[in-house]
Amino acid sequence: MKDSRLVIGNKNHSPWSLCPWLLLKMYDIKFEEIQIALYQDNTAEKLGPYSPSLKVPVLLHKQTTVWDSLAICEYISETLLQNAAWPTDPKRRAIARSISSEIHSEFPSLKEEWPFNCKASFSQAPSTNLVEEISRVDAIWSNCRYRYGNNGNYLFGRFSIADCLFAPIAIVFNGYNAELSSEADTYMNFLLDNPFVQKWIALGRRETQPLRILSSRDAARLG
Ligand SMILES: N[C@@H](CCC(=O)N[C@@H](CS)C(=O)NCC(=O)O)C(=O)O
Repeated sequence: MKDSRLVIGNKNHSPWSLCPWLLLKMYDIKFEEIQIALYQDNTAEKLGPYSPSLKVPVLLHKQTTVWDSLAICEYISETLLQNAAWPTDPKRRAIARSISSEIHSEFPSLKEEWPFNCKASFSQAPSTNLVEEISRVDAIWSNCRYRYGNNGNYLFGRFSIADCLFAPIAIVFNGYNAELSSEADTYMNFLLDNPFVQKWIALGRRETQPLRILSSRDAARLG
C-alpha cells in the first residue's frame, strides 16, 4: 500500500477534490486514489471509514487522517514538501494564504449559481451578486500575477497551493463563459492548459453517475 491515499468524489462534480489531487500530481507524489460516488444512497456508508466529515477530499497519510481541501494542501506542503507549495517570502505567503482561504470560504453566489461541472458549456447570465464575485476573482488573479507573478504564469511566480485552489474556478468560469479581463482570461486558460487539469476534465466528462439528490432545476442544467 502507498503511504498516501487520497479519497475523492466524482471528478465531474467535486471541485474540492481537485485541489489536493492537483498538488500531489504537480509534485509527483505517488498516491492511491480512492474514488467514492457522491450523493448516492450509500455515499455516507462508503465515506464513513475514511472521512470524519462524511465529505471529500480526505488524505490518509501513514497513521494520519486530514480532511478539508485547504487543510490537506497545507499538510502536504508541510509534511511532504518542506513547505515548498507556499511562496518563501512571508509577505507573499500571507497573501497566498489569504486568497486561498477567501476562495475556500467565500463566494456563495458562485458556488450556488454555477455549480462545478466539467461538462458545463453554457452562457448563463450571472446575478448581480455573482457579477461582483467574478470581478473579485478577476482582481485577485490580475493583481497577484502583476505584483507577485515575476512575469510568469502562476499567481506567485511558481506553482503554489493558491493555484490549486483556483483550478476549479478556472473550470467553472470557462464552462459558464464568465466575462473576464484579458489578464484574468490568460490565467484561466493557463490553468486549463495544465496537463493534470486537462486529465481531470477529460475523466470528469467521461463520468456518467447520476446525482440522486440534485434538484430538478440542477438536473436540467447538469449532465
Ligand atoms: N470545505 C470542504 C468542502 C468539502 C465538500 O463540500 N465536498 C463535497 C464534494 S466537493 C462533498 O463531499 N459533498 C458530499 C456531501 O455534501 O454529502 C473542503 O474544502 O474540502
